[in-house]
Amino acid sequence: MMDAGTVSRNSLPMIERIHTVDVEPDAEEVAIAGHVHEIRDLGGLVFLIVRDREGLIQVVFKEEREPDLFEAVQDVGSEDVVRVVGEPVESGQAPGGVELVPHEYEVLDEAASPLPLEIAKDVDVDLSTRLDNRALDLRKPEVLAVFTLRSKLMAAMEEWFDEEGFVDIKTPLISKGGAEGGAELFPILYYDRDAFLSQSPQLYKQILMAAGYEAVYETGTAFRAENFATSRHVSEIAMFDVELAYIEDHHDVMDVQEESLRYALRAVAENAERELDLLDVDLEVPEDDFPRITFDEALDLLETEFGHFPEDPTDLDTKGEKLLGEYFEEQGHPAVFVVGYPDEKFYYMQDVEGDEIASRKFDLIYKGLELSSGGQRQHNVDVMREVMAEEGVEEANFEFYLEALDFGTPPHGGYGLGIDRLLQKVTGLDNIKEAIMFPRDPNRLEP
Ligand code: AMO
Repeated sequence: MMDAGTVSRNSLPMIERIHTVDVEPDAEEVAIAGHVHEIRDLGGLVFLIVRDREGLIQVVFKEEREPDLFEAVQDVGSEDVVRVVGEPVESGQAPGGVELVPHEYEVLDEAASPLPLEIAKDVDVDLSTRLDNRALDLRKPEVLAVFTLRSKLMAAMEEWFDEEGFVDIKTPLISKGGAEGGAELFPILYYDRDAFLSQSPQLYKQILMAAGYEAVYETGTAFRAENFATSRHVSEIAMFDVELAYIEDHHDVMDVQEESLRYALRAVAENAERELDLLDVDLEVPEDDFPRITFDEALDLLETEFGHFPEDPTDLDTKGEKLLGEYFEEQGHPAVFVVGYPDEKFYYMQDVEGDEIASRKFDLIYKGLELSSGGQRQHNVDVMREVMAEEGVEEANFEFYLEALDFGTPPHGGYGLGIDRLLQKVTGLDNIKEAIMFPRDPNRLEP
């Protein structure tokens, strides 16, 4: 009798198997399938370690016990895809404490050899080589763990917003102009016209606020043609965007971000134990309120604590963010909001009477890295047009947006959160590209 397993989709015909983690030592017979992770040949005895998405299992072929299968397994190669039916028996030495005595063995696909990249052995390979061979690199259990963790993290994030009544939206990736600045746009040919890849859903999120959608989120993609060579920038970004209306001020937006992030991190801490183990991460959920400091306080702190002055006095530089992150992390706060950046874009609420801050724009710094930007928007189109004129922004490029907001727009705000950076920080990876399956940077278009 076969045991029922985790892979049993009712309506789809599938090859019969269960996941390696579901193999119980007292089952009579089970079927497993996966890649050949390791082969150990000890003469009359061959150990195959088979890897599926959830783990590893050892299959022991004995010449004396199953001569035909033993003969067949002589040709096996690393990364072949195999299926084994067998009897589980307890074993102290085997991964997971159980191994299989094979009754049936079949090769579903043979892998070419030699492999350009080792999967099972922990050899030190530089990131560039790993990314050149990403198709194989993605097979490593600790790499797969990054992406199953991401899936759990974002499912929890979306769950929070669904439960709070946010509408899941989809905005266009092809646009006539940009939201974040001309120099960072990727031009494309759109039929016979010039167009661009979207930098941010920002303008569309705001149009939806004007349209009365009240609260929206989007798990999407943004493109930035920045010419960077850093460990925290890529050209194609996974972005989580949020916008909500009828806010009192930017603190309501920060509340949403803080609660949703805490919820998602909690879910990971609870439901991604195996991934966190594989990645050797001890994830601390920030249960206390995230500190909210003003931009001026951030500058003061950098000066007095570290003697550091950002080159551009209207923004925090990378080093400043890192120092600030370390300072607050030491006090038990991995996440801190910096609020009230000066000289902000026309779409942020600025110079509000009674405010001590220059604008209602904030950034979230998480473990020393800017994770998101957002704030309360300017919903008065006349004021926006004035600021655009002062800043020298071409109004014509934004006419569709200004017009949309001119027909009655509730007070609103939102933010964009870089999902890849969040994953990088949660998993403790050195480079953002490790947190992206197929990353894009100025030099990488393949695979
Ligand atoms: P911003 O341009 O700050 O704001 O982007 C939001 C967040 O996206 C991530 N990010 C990046 N991640 C990797 N590589 C890049 N090149 C890159 N650029 C940005 C960061 C950043 O904090 N329209 C506003 C959002 C809003 O106000 O709604 C915006 O896009 O984590």
